[in-house]
Amino acid sequence: MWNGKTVSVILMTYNERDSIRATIEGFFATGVVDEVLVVNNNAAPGTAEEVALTPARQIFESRQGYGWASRRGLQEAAGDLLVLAEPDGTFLPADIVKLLAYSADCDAVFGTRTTRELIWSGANMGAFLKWGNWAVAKMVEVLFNTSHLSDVGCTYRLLTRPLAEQLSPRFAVGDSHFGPELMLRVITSGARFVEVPVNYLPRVGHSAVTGDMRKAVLLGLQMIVFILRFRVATLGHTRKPRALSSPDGPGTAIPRALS
Ligand SMILES: Nc1nc2c(ncn2[C@@H]2O[C@H](COP(=O)(O)OP(=O)(O)OP(=O)(O)O)[C@@H](O)[C@H]2O)c(=O)[nH]1
Ligand SMILES: [Mg+2]
Repeated sequence: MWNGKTVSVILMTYNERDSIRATIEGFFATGVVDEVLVVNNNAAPGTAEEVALTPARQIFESRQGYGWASRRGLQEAAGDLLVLAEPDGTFLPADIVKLLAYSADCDAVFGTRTTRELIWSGANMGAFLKWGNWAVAKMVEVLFNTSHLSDVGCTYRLLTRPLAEQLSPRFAVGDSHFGPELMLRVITSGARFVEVPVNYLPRVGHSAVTGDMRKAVLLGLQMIVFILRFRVATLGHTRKPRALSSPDGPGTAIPRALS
């Protein structure tokens, strides 16, 4: 629980048999997580058995892809606050409190993995991936005239349940560029969001996406095309987040979003 709200962690899994159990246990050990929902996306043999050794709830999504798995998780998780993460050892469960800390102010909290001080030795965040993610994020920031962004590919993100329910029917991407789709749908919906730095650790096991330079470049280009098309399609339909206000005048109360 966090501020009287139940917390679900959604872990999509494809190739994380050797790290998923420790990740699940790590999230429960934080003491704030009520549910860990594993979305098994035709995962490597042995993964389901590892999950079965933990208190996590496991569901199976047969449509292959990061987007399909993430979308299914957002639909099925039971909590008031929904946190997406990866079970490959790259994220610290303890960092969940950094996302939760903003959940009273915002409807969405995006993690960013491009803060130099928090990139661990051996993490897959060399200059190309770091500045690539940063550059595409800056493109989003400018094109959508929005708040500070420095990473379009970080899975570690929080959405409130009402926002997840509002956005779910609109999601259209099934594969790896679901990350930017989620980000852009949050921005254009008028939801309040903020980005916070999270630790980024070396992956346990083999990365199917960004570990391969050719795939990473192709994914980056696919993301850029997607963002440009999304910008054109939503011109004139972008809402601005509501401003914070105090019901009793400045300095008299904890600010809250206008309803
Ligand atoms: N590659 C891949 N990942 C999937 C799929 N379905 C779900 N996922 C999950 O998507 C997440 C990202 O996949 P990774 O292989 O970790 O990709 P990565 O190279 O680490 O890329 P980033 O984590 O986005 O930097 C993992 O949690 C996977 O389990 C799928 O069909 N293919
Ligand atoms: Mg990963």
